[in-house]
Amino acid sequence: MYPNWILQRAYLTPLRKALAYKGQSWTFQELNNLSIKRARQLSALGIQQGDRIAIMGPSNPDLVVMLYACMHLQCEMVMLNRRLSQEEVAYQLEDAEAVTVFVADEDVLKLPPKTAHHLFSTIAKGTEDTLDIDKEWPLHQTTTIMYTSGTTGFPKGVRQTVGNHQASATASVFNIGLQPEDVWLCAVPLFHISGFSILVRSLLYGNQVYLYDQFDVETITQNIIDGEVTHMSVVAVTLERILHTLEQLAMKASPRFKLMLAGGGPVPVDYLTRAHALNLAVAQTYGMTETSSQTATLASEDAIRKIGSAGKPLFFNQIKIAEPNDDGEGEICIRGPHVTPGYIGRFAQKSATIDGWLHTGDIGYIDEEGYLFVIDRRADLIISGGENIYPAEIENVLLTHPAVQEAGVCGKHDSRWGQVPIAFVVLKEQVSIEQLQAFCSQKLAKYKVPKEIILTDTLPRNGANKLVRRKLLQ
Ligand code: S0N
Ligand code: AMP
Ligand code: MG
Ligand code: MG
Ligand code: MG
Repeated sequence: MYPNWILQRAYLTPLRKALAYKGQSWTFQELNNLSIKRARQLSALGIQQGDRIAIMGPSNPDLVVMLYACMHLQCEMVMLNRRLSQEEVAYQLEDAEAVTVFVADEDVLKLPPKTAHHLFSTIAKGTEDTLDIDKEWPLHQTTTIMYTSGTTGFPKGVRQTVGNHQASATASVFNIGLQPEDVWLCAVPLFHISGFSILVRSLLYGNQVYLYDQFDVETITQNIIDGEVTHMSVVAVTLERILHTLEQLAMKASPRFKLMLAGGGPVPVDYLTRAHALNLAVAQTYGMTETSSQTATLASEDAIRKIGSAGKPLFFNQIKIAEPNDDGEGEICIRGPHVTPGYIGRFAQKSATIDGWLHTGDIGYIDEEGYLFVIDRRADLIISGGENIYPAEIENVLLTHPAVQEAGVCGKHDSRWGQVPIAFVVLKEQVSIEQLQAFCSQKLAKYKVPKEIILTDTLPRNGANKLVRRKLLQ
């Protein structure tokens, strides 16, 4: 058993700043008191210890308090992505069998009609009961469940346990180091592990988080110039926006700013050289939902010498390349205490690991000095602004349209988002492109709606009649 992180942190450093948001700040003691109160209000509503609930809301202190309240209650939190369509949310709620949804007032219309829910505002006005908060948590307890797209087009709910999060935060600090005045800027969504892991690190390390509910590039860049923050997590698209803003202002990062973790997909080498010129230390990292964030991270001092590499595994982690070809390239496999114990719902029976190793589907190699290079991502995965899209999700939707005979989707380079999905469609009846796009918009998150739909007579297929997506654009 391990101490409840929130109680332990409030006990150890009660008066240290924990959270800043829009000019206001909260200490660890204040966050603990607010979240205990919220937990007692949830308990009075009938929420029981260990219940699986879903949560949706923008990244602000109300959400943080709700997350910490649910952690006090040892609930399994299904983290809903606010960009999803109602149908996609409905799938996750059904698959997770969540008992209810805690939803920020402004997000209630994003829930499918008739979803059982409690508004944040109603919960905050409710009465408290006299619940005792558990002082200890077991390592195997599921803290969060995050859905990640799958090759079949059916997203999988990934469990992340107390042990996974603790191992991840511990390994991260062994690599990055820590000082009490460190401040981590969080402008990645809390519903992704990129964001949630920042809260976990804050609780374990006792450092402050500067929280943003949107990617406000001007203010964020100013924080970096002023040295108000020391660390930040970015994806390629947001890194580029910061570089562009610094370049426009002809300013550099403050010497107090220490490190930017850049992950969630490949980072163009050009961004890394531009960052170097702006005194902005960037550490490329390779991580995923199944590994509660980073598995390997490139030390910033190696950023230029090993440009393009995702670094070496963090202390507790191991990486191997399965079935390498003559150039040493093969599937990246991961082992460590940060690897998920498995999935929930329809994938509950699917083992996450084989002989203890997570087979990522990503292709890479390890060079002679032990540095990992990720060269290709798993099965046709498209990454748009850090959001993953599997072609099958979009193809499945297009195929349900009565006018569509066949559909194939692939990613296309895009200067704004890195990649965007485009679709090739064979029709059996007359329909306009606009109608097809409108159809997709009803069923898919906006970032998944194909930016182009191209009508064609045939799709490229192999001898076994299987769609060959990489030939779609040729
Ligand atoms: C890039 C972001 C910030 C864009 O959001 P922005 O600019 O605020 O857009 P909005 O104002 O909300 O919308 C404007 C229009 O843009 C469309 N849109 C929004 N996002 C996207 C997108 N991603 N792709 C395509 N279109 C998008 C909207 O629909 C809207 O359209 P219109 O105007 O037509 O209505 C935002 O997308 C964002 O925050 N992205 C990052 C998400 C993320 O964090 N991904 C990482 C997931 N992976 C992991 O968590 C594992 C890796 C990991 O842990 C990690 C990752 C990074 C760094 C560190 C780590 C770590 O290991 O710790
Ligand atoms: P997610 O399922 O959202 O956690 O996304 C994880 C996936 O993003 C990985 O399986 C990779 O395909 C991709 N990815 C993450 N980091 C990197 C990186 N540094 N380079 C290339 N691809 C990456
Ligand atoms: Mg994924
Ligand atoms: Mg915006
Ligand atoms: Mg993703």
